[in-house]
Amino acid sequence: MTLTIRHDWSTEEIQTLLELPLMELLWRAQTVHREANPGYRVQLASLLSVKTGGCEEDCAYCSQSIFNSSDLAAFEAQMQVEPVLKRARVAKEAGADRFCMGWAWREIRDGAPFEAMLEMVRGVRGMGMEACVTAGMLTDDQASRLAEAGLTAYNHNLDTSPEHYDRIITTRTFQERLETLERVRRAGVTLCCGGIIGMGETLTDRASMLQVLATMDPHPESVPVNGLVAVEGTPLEGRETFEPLELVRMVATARILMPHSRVRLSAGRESMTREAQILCLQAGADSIFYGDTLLTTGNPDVEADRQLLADAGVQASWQEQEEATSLATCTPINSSDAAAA
Ligand code: SAM
Ligand code: DTB
Ligand code: SF4
Repeated sequence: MTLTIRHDWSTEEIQTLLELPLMELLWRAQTVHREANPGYRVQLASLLSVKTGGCEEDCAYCSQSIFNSSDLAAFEAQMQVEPVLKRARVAKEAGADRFCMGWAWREIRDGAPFEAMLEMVRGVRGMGMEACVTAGMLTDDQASRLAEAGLTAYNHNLDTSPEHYDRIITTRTFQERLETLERVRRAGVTLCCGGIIGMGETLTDRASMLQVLATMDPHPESVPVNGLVAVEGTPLEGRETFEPLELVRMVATARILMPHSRVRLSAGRESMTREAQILCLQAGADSIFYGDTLLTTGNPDVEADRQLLADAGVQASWQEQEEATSLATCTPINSSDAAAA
C-alpha cells in the first residue's frame, strides 16, 4: 500500500471511519501506522504545571479557571526557573524525552514570567529533550522569541468541534484558537493540537473536530487525544466517564487521517484498564504522558507505565536510554582512552 497524505477530508468521511466495525477500524489504523512509522517507539512526555490556577478563561472542563469552584481555581502559583529545570532533569532520568510545561493563562504577557519561560525552554533543550509549552494565546513576537529559544512545540488544543465549542468555552472563540495556531506555525514551532472526548459532544462533533485537524496543511505534528477528567467544581463534574472504546476509535481515526503525526494518548488513562490503553497503542497512539501527575490531576505512575509498555511489547524512550547506557559502559573497551590505559 502506498500512503497518500490528504488534507481534504470531509466530516462525513471521518464519521464513517469512526463508525466502522472496531476490528476493521483497528486493522486500517495499524496498516497505516506500520507503513508511516516503521520501527516506531512510544514517546514518553512528562508534564509540569509551572503556573497553576487563576486562569481568566471559562473552559468548562478546567480545574484552573476562576469561573469554576475547583480547589485550584482561585489558587495562583508560579514556579521559578531552577525548580522547573530540576523537575525536567528528574523526568529525563526517568526516561522522558519530551518535557511539557503549562501556564494557566488566557494569553502570554511580556515581562519577567515570559523571560523565565524562555529560560526554561532553553534549559530543557540544553538537556537534550524536546520542549513543549502551553500557555494560551500569544503574539507573533512572543512566538518568534519562543522559536529562538529553541521551543519544539506549542500546545493549543481545539478541545472540541466548532459546533460544540460555545457550550464549553465562551470567553474566547474557536477562530481565536485557530489564529494562535497560525502564529505558532508562522514562527516555525511545531503544533501540538488535539481535543477531548466525553464532554457531551455527538459523534458528528468528534468527526468535525478531527476534520479541522486533518485539513490543516501540514497536519499538526502532535495530536493529543484526551478523555475528560471530570474535575469537582467544574460544570462538567459528575459527567459519566467517557467510554474507553470510543477513545480507541478516536486514536485509530486520528492515525488514519494524520499518518505521520504523533498521536498522544493523553488525559483519562486513570479511568481506563490496561487493556484499553494497549488497544490505544495498537490503534496507533505513539506517545503517553509519563509521570504520576498531568497538570493538576493524576496519571498512572512510572512503574505501572513501564510495565504496561513492556507487556504491550513496545519500545519506549526509557529503553533507548538504557540501551545507550549499556553501550556507554562497553565503549571504553574499544576507545582510544582504554587502549592508552
Ligand atoms: N491555558 C492553556 C490552554 O488552554 O491552551 C493551557 C493548558 S490546558 C490545561 C491544555 C489542554 O489540556 C486543554 O486545552 C484541554 O484540551 C486539556 N485538558 C485540560 N483539562 C482537562 C480535563 N479535565 N480533562 C481532559 N483534558 C483536559
Ligand atoms: C493535552 O492535550 N493534555 C495535557 C497537555 N495537553 C497539556 C493536559 C491534560 C490536563 C488534564 C487535566 C489536569 O491535569 O489538569
Ligand atoms: Fe485556562 Fe487553559 Fe484551563 Fe482554559 S484550559 S481555563 S485557558 S488553563
